[in-house]
Amino acid sequence: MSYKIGIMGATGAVGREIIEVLHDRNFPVESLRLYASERSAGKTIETPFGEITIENAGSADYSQLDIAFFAISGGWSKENAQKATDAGCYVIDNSSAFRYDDEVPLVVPEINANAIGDSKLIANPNCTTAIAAIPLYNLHKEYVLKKVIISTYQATSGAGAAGMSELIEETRNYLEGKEARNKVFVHPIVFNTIPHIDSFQENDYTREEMKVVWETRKIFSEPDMAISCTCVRIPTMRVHGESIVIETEKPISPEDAKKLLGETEGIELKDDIENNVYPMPLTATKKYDVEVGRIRQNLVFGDHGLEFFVCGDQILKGAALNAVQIAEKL
Ligand code: 11C
Repeated sequence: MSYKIGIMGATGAVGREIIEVLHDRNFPVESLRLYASERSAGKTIETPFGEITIENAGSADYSQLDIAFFAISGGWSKENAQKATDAGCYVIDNSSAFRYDDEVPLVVPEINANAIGDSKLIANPNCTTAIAAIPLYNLHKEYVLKKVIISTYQATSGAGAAGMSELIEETRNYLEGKEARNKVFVHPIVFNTIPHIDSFQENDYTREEMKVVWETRKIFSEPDMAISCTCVRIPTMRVHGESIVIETEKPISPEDAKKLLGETEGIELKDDIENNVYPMPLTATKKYDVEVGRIRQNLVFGDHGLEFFVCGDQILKGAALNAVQIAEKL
């Protein structure tokens, strides 16, 4: 059996990557239609499935599609998801529009594919959540997480193609001695780090930080999990790095954790400090697996605590790959 696939937002960073991942994973595609804003409609793009003409997302006929990947914006998803599911089309939504809706499953397939049930609308988590989720969930099953504290090092790709372009253009500007002309990021990103991603909330955390809290709790079915996060944008192209500290109910040793994580699907253990091997954006770029390393006993929580670093390609496991993995489960 093969499927009629639509990608809404096909010219964006995530949309383009979904096309590549569908092809790379031999997803059974009967037909592929690409949609974007009215402005892009009529243009053609080269894809591994051949040259395809972009159609206007606003006038898509969902009765002609089996599965639609939504990668435009939360507002657009809110306006269009029901139209699609009413027409019998599955929607895999990359935005945050439905993630916190009790009726909508929020899925990392390696963890909670069974949450999909018979829902026609499935939410894809925020990239920062998805990248930390696989190591955290496997440690949780074995050692029971009591507390989780995350600090992130997030690439400009998190802000889409425009974020990556701003990094390149602003680097050029900077080296030519010109003034910063940042538009995507609230401060110049070049030679800087910005501890501010998405809007500030009433509790002084940012929405990006709270997404990690809300989404991890929902995916793990642990509504009271003690977890907090600080999210920081850094001047890299792709791959979010995350420094993670956990306290566990059961005693945990770095050796046992390395063995467990090394055997976990979706993880590449990169932990050989004698040879300077650890997760990095440079090595994790364009990889499906999340790199995990620098695993060590945490000095504060002792034998009930661990500290480690992960790097995951924000556009892949953090977005396009996870979305295609959800489609595979359907
Ligand atoms: C960032 N994590 O790095 C964000 C991008 O909720 O899907 C993804 C936002 C989301 O800016």
